Amino acid sequence: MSAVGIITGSDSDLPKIKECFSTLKKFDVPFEIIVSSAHRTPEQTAEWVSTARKRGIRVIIAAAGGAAHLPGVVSAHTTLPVIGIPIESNLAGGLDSLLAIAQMPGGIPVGTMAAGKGAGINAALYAVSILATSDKTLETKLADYRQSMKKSIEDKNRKLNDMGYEAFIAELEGGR
Ligand code: RP5
Repeated sequence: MSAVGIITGSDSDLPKIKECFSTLKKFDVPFEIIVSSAHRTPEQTAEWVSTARKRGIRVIIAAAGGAAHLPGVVSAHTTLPVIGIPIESNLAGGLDSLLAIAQMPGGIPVGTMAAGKGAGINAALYAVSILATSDKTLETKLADYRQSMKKSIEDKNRKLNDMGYEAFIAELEGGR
C-alpha cells in the first residue's frame, strides 16, 4: 500500500522531480505515481484524488508547471495534505508556476515548495515529516538524515581548511 501519491501534470515533469522519488525511496516510503492533468484529463484527476484516501494514501505531492492549477485542484478534491511542486517553465523560470500554486484562496491549502533545485527533495522530506508524526521509525530516520547532513558539512569545512580555498574550489570546479 502506498503512503504517498504523486501526481504530475505532464510526463515532461517526471525527470524534473527525480530527487523526490529517490528521497522517498531512501526513507523506504512506498509511493504511487500518476501523470494526470487538471486541464487535459480533469475527470481522471478527480477520480484518482477522491479515491486516494481509500487506497491508503496519506499525503499527496502534486507537481505542475506554467498554468499550474493541478495542486490546487487536487486539494479541492481531498482533505489529505497536498504538497505542491512548481515546475520551472520557459516563461519566467518557474515564478509563474510558483505563484499559481502558492496563491490559493483561504480554505483550500497547498503546502508549496520552492521552484527549482531542491523542490523534489523537500517535497519528499515534507511528506516524510508528516508521516513521521505518527511513525517512530520515520522520525528516527529523519533525525539521522539531519545528522548526516551536518557531518557532511563538517567534513567539507575540515577539507577546506586542510587544502586551502583555492585548491578546494579548483577541485569543486574540476568535478563539474
Ligand atoms: C503543465 O504544463 C505540466 O505540469 C507541465 O509542467 C507543463 C507543460 O506540459 P507539456 O506540454 O510538456 O506536456 O500542465
